[in-house]
Amino acid sequence: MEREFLFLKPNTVRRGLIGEVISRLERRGIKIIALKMIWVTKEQAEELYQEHKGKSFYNDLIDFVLSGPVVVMILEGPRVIEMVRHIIGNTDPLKASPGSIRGEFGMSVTKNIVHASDSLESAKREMKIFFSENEILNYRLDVQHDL
Ligand code: RTP
Ligand code: MG
Repeated sequence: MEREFLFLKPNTVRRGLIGEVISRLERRGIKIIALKMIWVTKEQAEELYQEHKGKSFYNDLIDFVLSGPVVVMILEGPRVIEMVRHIIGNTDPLKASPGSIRGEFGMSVTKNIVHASDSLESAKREMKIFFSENEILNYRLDVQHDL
């Protein structure tokens, strides 16, 4: 079973799209095992995007994620990372398939609705920035996966 870290960026919250995004994950049978709305700190933002430090878009990206509350969550399921990356679509909404989350709601590469970890390793690292172990819940979801 894999775990994936995902957050809804500030303008997703401002646009009233929290339910829209979560609903798409739920309909795909993806289990949410931790969820909260927070105002990200500068330290958390810099830690999250450490791999992009020094790139041309880095400062704008940090400013953007600090511009309003976000919704952070941990998802669990078989091959959940692959599934989530597919459902959200390409980083650039212009290149994302129309049926994907970014392809339907994304406004620009920065305002691309969500962030989702791209590997098991980064998911593990990124969820620790925002959640403690006791915030991760254990329960049964009534969904059958045959992956
Ligand atoms: P994410 O990490 O947010 O799920 O997105 P990703 O893997 O598809 O994209 P990544 O390359 O990791 O980039 C992280 C975030 O940086 C912003 N970005 N801006 N202006 C640009 O050229 C540019 N490139 C990346 C995006 O907001 C992306 O989500
Ligand atoms: Mg990434």
